[in-house]
Amino acid sequence: MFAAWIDDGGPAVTGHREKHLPAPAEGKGSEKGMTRTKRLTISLAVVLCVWISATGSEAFGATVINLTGSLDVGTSFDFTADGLTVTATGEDENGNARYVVRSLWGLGVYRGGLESPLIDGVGPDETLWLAFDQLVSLEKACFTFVDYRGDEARLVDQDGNTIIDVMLSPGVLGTRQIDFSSIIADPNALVGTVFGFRPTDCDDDFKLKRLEVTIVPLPEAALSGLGLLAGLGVVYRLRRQA
Ligand SMILES: [Ca+2]
Ligand SMILES: [Ca+2]
Repeated sequence: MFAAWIDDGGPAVTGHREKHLPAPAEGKGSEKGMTRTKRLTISLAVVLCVWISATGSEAFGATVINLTGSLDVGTSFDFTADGLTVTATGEDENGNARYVVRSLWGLGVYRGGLESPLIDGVGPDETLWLAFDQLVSLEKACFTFVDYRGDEARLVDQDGNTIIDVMLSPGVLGTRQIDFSSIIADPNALVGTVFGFRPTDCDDDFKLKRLEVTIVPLPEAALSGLGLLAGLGVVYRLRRQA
């Protein structure tokens, strides 16, 4: 597509010359050969530039991870979407491991017995930890069991430091989606491999049903693309000097 576009625009003068003059022999010193090399190089460069930009965080759309399933209790649950896997575990504020409860409404944290299966702050605050196998930028999160009076949720980084507290107002059936990427000014604050969701006090309790994240490409991938592009430039210069 891009090659065709370049050939179309590539210039009428060349096309005119090719049409009316005998085709020169291919090889060293061949103007037509040079033109073809140049076109090929430019075409490949354009394709590579498109590929590099496509590996940027904006071009690939968000990955939606549904944190739902049949009712089950375990020490951890894995969820995979678009080749990205996230592992969910539970912990209380004293560092004790807790169960994770999975249901059609999402994930909660659970001590056992009559303790609430929601992520709640009755007793020690509970945290639902989500560990990704790739670097991601957290975009949105969907909460359930949001009270009619509202709940407050705290998003923390891997060290437990608060990224932001958000007030959740109940939507349909107590569901509320938060677009973190639109309310946090510094996009780097939402980049990481581990995030935690916890209450801010004993009045808060909710589940986490869905996440939207963007996979952040590793710098090496983009650099290898730039290396290829530089290599093509060298090839073109060598061909031109030959
Ligand atoms: Ca609980
Ligand atoms: Ca609640």
